[in-house]
Amino acid sequence: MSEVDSLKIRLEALQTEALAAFAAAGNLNDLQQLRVQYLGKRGALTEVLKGVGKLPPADRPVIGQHVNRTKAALATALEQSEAELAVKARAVRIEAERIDVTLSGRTAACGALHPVQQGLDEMTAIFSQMGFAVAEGPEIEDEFHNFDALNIPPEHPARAMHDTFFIKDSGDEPMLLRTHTSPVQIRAMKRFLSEAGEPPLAVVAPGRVYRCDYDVTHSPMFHQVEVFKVDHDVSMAHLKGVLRHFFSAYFEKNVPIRLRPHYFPFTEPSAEVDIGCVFCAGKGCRICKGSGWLEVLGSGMIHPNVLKSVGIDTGKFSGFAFGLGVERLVMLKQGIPDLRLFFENDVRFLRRMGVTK
Ligand code: 2NM
Repeated sequence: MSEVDSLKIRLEALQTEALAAFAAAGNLNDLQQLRVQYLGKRGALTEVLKGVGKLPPADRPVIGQHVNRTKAALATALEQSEAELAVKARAVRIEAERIDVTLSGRTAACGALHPVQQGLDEMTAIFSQMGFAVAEGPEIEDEFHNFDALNIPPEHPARAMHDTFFIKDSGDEPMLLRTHTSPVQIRAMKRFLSEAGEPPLAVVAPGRVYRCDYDVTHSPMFHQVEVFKVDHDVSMAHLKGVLRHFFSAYFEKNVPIRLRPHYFPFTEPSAEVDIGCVFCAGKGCRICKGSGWLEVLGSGMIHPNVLKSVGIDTGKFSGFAFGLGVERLVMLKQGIPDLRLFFENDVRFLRRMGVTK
């Protein structure tokens, strides 16, 4: 076989091999490597060209044409494979980046107020709408505002009754965690009197209170709303009217109330207040122990000693006051069976109450 024929055969074999390799390339990287392998400076085609130099000059143009045709064929095939792979790569990327816009979105977990705080806010709002000014005060109190000003003298059994958390005194005056929000009322009476000079005064004091008491129905920290009004000729009738409006507004229905005689050191006369059972409408059930009534708060006419302690003329003015436990009323309205649910942070309870997702 002539040198020319053998080179022609090598070129044909090279082209066949290269075209098959290009067609089989899986990605643009592999194809780039094949371009170097066949068309590169030290590639297979260059290798064949070396043989051309050894041919007699007359044979060179013929082979030269063959080499150029092979080169062109490879270049065209490379270009085509490149284009095909680019289209494939794009399709793969688009598929990988595919998003389902019909999926429901991821919403941010949204918190809410604790049911006790919601109740406290609702109750405060009802009194605020009736014209009572909202007052807050310190949770760490002195004995004067928590006890003495409220007609609870040092040796009075009511002081022991209140199960007080005392704070180790720094030498001078003993301090304590307030056992009720009444000290806020005392501070509010003094403040509003110094501003206005004399009654009418009408205040609602919502807040956190503390008693050293812990069992199924008592938590060492709980919440109270206390209300008082002082003016000329304030009577128990005003007390009853405010209470009736409050309970009907809070429970969003007509709720009957009744007052029973009781004793508190800071009111005289004093009364405990019952509402008609909100579960059985007074017929008698397990919750009201068959009585048809639920005890919900303490109240009375502010004791003259309390009014005197803030400098109100008891010959001219009188007042009513009452205090309620927030947790108990929220339990009755929301049908919560156990006080401890408020403080355990069990997510099943909190979710049901809409506190967390
Ligand atoms: C109660 C019961 C009866 C009360 C009294 C006062 C004040 F400061 F005005 F004298 N505030 N709240 C009061 C009266 C609280 O809680 C069971």
